[in-house]
Amino acid sequence: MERTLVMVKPDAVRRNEVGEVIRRFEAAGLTIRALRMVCLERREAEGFYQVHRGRPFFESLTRFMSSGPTVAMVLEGPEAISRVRKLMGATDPAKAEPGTIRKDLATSIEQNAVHGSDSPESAAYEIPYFFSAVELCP
Ligand code: 3AN
Repeated sequence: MERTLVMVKPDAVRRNEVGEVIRRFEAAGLTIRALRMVCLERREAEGFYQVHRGRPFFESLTRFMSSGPTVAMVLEGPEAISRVRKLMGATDPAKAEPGTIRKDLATSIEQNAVHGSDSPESAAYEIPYFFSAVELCP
């Protein structure tokens, strides 16, 4: 069993696509272990994306991620990290496979609807960024 941190980003929340994103993950057999809506402060978005600090898109990305509510969740299942990323599709929706969340819902490489941890190391940083031990159902 593996756990991954997923976020429905502010663009998809604004378009009322929270349910559609969650539906796709649940339909694929992933189980929700924790779930909450958060409004990230700019500094919190910067901390979450610290690995991208210094990249040309960092400022715009963190402004976008703090522009409205985000829905964060922990999903669990065998190979949850790679399965979530396959369901999300490529970072750039124009390059995403048909049937993926980003192909169907995202509008740009920045406002790409959904986030999923890219490795076990990232998940180990990102899950406790949003959820304490008592908030994670066993
Ligand atoms: P992914 O979310 O597919 O793992 P990362 O980790 O490379 O992609 O990038 C993190 C986030 O930064 C992306 N989800 C996207 O919102 C934004 N991003 C990545 N590359 C660019 C880019 N070239 N221009 C603007 N935003 C970008």
